[in-house]
Amino acid sequence: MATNKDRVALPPMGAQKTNLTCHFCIVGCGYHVYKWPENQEGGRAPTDNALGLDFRKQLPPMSIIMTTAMQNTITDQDGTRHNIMIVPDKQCSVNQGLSSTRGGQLATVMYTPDGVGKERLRSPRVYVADQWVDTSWDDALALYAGVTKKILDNDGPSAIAFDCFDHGGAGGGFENTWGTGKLMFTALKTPLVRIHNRPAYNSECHATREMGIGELNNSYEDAELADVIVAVGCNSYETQTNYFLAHWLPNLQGQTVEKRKQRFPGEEITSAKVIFVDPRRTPTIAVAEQVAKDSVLHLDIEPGTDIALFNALLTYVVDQGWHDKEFIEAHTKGFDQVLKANRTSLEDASHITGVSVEKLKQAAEWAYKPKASGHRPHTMHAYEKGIIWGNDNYLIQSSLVDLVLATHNVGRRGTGVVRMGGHQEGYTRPPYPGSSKIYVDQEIINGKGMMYTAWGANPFQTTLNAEQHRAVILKRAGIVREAMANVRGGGTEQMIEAIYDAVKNKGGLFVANINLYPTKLAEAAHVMFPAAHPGEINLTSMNGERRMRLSQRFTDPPGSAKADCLIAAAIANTLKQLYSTEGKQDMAARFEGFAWQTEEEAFNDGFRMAGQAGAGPIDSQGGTTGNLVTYERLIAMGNNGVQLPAKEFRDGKLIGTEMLYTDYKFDTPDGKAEFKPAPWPGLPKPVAEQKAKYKFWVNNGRINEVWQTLYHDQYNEFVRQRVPMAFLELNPEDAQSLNIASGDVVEVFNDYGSTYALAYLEPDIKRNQTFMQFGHFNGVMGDLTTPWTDRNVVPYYKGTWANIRRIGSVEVFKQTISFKTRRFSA
Ligand SMILES: Nc1nc2c(c(=O)[nH]1)N[C@H]1C(S)=C(S)[C@@H](COP(=O)(O)OP(=O)(O)OC[C@H]3O[C@@H](n4cnc5c(=O)[nH]c(N)nc54)[C@H](O)[C@@H]3O)O[C@H]1N2
Ligand SMILES: Nc1nc2c(c(=O)[nH]1)N[C@H]1C(S)=C(S)[C@@H](COP(=O)(O)OP(=O)(O)OC[C@H]3O[C@@H](n4cnc5c(=O)[nH]c(N)nc54)[C@H](O)[C@@H]3O)O[C@H]1N2
Ligand code: SF4
Ligand SMILES: [Mo]
Repeated sequence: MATNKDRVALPPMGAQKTNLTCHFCIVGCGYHVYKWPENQEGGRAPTDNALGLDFRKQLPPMSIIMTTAMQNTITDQDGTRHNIMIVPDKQCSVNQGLSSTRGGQLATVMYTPDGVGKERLRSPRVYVADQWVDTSWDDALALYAGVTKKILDNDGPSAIAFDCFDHGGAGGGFENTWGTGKLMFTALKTPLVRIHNRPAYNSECHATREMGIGELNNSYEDAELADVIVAVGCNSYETQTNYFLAHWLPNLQGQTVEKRKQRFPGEEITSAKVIFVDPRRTPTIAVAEQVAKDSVLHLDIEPGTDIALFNALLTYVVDQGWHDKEFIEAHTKGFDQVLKANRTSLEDASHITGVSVEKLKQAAEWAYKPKASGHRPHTMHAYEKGIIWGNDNYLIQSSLVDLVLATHNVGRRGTGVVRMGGHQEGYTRPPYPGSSKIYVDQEIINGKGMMYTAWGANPFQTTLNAEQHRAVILKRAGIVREAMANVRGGGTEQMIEAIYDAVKNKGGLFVANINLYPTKLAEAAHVMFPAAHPGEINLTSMNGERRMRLSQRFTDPPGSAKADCLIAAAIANTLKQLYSTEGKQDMAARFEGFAWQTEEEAFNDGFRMAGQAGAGPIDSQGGTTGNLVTYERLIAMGNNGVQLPAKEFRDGKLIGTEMLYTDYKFDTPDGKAEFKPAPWPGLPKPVAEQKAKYKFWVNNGRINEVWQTLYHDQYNEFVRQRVPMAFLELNPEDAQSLNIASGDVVEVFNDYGSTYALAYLEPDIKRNQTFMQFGHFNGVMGDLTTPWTDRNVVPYYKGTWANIRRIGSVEVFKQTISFKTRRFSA
């Protein structure tokens, strides 16, 4: 269906119009979906098209962003064909009409039989003998639930492993985290569960939560009001694009000065500044320097040395008397001990971080020195995976929040110490029945667990120590495949017996994959269930400022794909039936409460009711007033939704919360925020060993054009041509010494594994450092990551060292890929 690829058909008057929150990153930009019969088209006069715009003359700049990627032709299950157009919403306060290279393709990734979605799972599949075959839900569920029951009855819940999403957006949402959580935690009661992006069931923010400060505590507007933004380990132009473009840049460009003056009368207001803490000169830094060079400071620390940096800033600030003594006294505890434990001189910090004393002083003056008017600067601290997956998540967050608390940069507008975020959030689950210290990957590697369900997750491309993890799972899954192949014509019962024998007596692992696509997991799996994503289902989630919206269903899922909450329900209901048939009413009762027909019923059961009962949020701050929020009210609130926690429903509107902790009641038992000691620990042993042995730091993370493991992107020519293989940015002089040119394929290897990557020479990368795209199906960076985790089983994905060897050149890459610098330059 190559329709409309050279031109854009306009939605006619009366086209159906619904809301869709972009289901990719945390920012959660608002979009409108227009849908109309394929054979109709709107006219160019403003009264002839549903956009209400006049296309007869040149539109004023930025009146709408519209590209062919925003359009598609889809088929509903009744066979009717419709055009769709998915365009950013100008009225949405989040993106204000902006789209990004990812969100701009929301229409393109919707299912069509020959488009990006052509490889979507459309029915359940089972692996029979040596191939994948389609089957019915009843057949696949009987097998999956049958194996589950057998293991549950004989070996207990701790042999039933899951790797599951816990967020908002696609592969998440309040409905689906609830549905999966209820199945795993109240029905099955298994502790052997890890979250999609880390090897245990834990938090990304243990320290800040213990200190009493939840990690999404301000609004995007606060970035417009800040005097200074300290951006730590986040590359926000590429990873939280429209938050950076619509809320940071205007402030850096001086466009919010008037607004700041009005908000903070009597205060000295000068042009805003930004301090980046990142070992690498990121594309974000390049953009910021392009628009406001003198307002940008880059602290290009040695990898993994953030703790020494924050400790020295704290020490210096307090020595200068710039801390807020009244605030510390009234609302915090533990300051004096921490001051001792964290004490670090600027000289020592300079030695550890490689940043000059002069620059450290400048950072402290910009961010923390009281203004000429006597007021304390409003300094917002933003952080993401550079420290979350950094050298000791727990200690870095402690040292950062210590500095923030001492300088009172929380609970005031224009401040906040916040995650920039990854996915949207959508957490409501019953309490996890295990210990958050169970390192699930190691359990699996050590032969524990009998079945493993990857639910909206792809650990083969994303976990740490990934090569060993994959090798073990493939081997254990192979044992089960062999056993299954020997069953012929015996029916489900016999198949379950054979599988159980393989997992119980032969070290096998039964693997299920619940996903949109087969993915690399299909190499190991035995059964797959097809899931549906936003647009095909209703789904709620909240963004990085706790802004909750409903993405409305506007088409059908492909084939018999279902929302994940309804898949969880189908599994639970099958188990309930099996136990009832056997007369085990007590067990059947555990699988009750899944009689949902729709996503909305799962939402009401979970977010609204369980939220009331205080089901503890792990990675979300939805609050306990979920009962105010209904689908109907959310639809009325459109793409601006409501910022959780919702406070009340008044005059037909939901009233939310812009900033947390304005009352200085922190989330500790006595309401006081708690300083936490964080002495500089050096690099962890396994990482230091790789550093001693191998030459190149393999920094890693995201690039603008690609979303995560490329699950859609690998079928999208636009992206696949740009990045057919994981990029490895390296310094041209290093490259020369290894005889490597841009476009060459290189091997990257260390004690933990080896992988290939596509060399991309980049002068902004320092000598002996590299930056590799994570999560690619063609070149898995995680193969090189050490299995080291901090005390809470949080990985150090960003820290490993390796050597590089030229393999050769792939002609087609050299011909088709541009190796121009990815950084803006004047
Ligand atoms: N080296 C290194 N490793 C890392 C990181 C790093 O920075 N460096 N970052 C970590 C982080 S932050 C993350 S988030 C993880 C990412 O790791 P994953 O979460 O495993 O990666 P995704 O591609 O987001 O996986 C989502 C999977 O869910 C499927 N999916 C999408 N939508 C749906 C849906 O609605 N339902 C279902 N059932 N499936 C769906 C997709 O096809 C895809 O296979 O990687 C982690 N690993
Ligand atoms: N385009 C795009 N955007 C995305 C995603 C995507 O796949 N593609 N994924 C989303 C998800 S799930 C996530 S979690 C976010 C992640 O968003 P970010 O955290 O912004 O992205 P990353 O590229 O993982 O890493 C950020 C930075 O950490 C730096 N870093 C490495 N080591 C250190 C260190 O020791 N100290 C410091 N201070 N910095 C260090 C790296 O140089 C890198 O620039 O992005 C989200 N947005
Ligand atoms: S910035 Fe994030 S949420 Fe917004 S359009 Fe881009 S990917 Fe989607
Ligand atoms: Mo993430």
